[in-house]
Amino acid sequence: MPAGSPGVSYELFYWPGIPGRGELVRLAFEDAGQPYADVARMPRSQGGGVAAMTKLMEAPGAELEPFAPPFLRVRERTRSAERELLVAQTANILFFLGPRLGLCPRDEASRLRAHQLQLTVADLFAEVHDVHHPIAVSLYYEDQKREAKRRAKHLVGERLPKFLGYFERVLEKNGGRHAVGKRVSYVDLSLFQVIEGLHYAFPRTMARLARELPLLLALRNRVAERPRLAAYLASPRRLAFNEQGIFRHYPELDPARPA
Ligand SMILES: N[C@@H](CCC(=O)N[C@@H](CS)C(=O)NCC(=O)O)C(=O)O
Repeated sequence: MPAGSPGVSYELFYWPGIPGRGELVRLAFEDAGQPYADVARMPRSQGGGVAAMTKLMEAPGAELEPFAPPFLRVRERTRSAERELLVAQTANILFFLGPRLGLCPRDEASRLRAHQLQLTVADLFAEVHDVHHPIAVSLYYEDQKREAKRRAKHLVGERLPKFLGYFERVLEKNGGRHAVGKRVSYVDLSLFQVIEGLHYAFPRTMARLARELPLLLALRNRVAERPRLAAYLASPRRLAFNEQGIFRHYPELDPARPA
């Protein structure tokens, strides 16, 4: 990877073992060729591990503590000063990183547009998560399966078509290739992850919706072919979707036909 910006270090804190929301930040770093430390996945002997993450959430020093991962620690040195920033909330992290990584146009209207879309991606993530945890995050899926099945009918029959139809129109109105501006942005990278996650979790639903989503599916393919991302996706840094994460494949929640 290229050397990145001199005098700046980025540390990502996120649960090891799942792509989750942390992946939206990883995709931005990886596409930009910006080095970063993925702290909770590093060995304890190098200051890593989950304990290093939870410690920061409990005692963040002078900074505002994050409510939940992912969060980012940024250390910057200029000739005259040093500063440390702790930035939480996925959309907020990307709002901060976008212009720094060349993954968002710098004008105000584009920044707002990107942020608005990223917050809508966050809404989609929350609904996809809640389908396997409709009653409580603290309960196992196995303890809320009946409610999950009921909720899934609405997710796959109403909400996913509504979210994805919205993003399809966003692309169409912006010329077809990008969600914001004329070049790839962090929103495009996040939409790639949305499509990947939904294909994993709801293959039957996605097969049904495919005809209505030509621009989103083409965007997914273009993002996957971006050279740095293609290398990342083939590397061990890329975590596979699994049943501990947000996009989980439970066939009973992905009906052959919507009710
Ligand atoms: N809105 C936040 C949600 C953060 C979040 O829910 N993080 C999850 C992991 S993906 C978590 O660890 N939650 C713990 C909790 O909510 O208590 C974001 O987009 O970053």
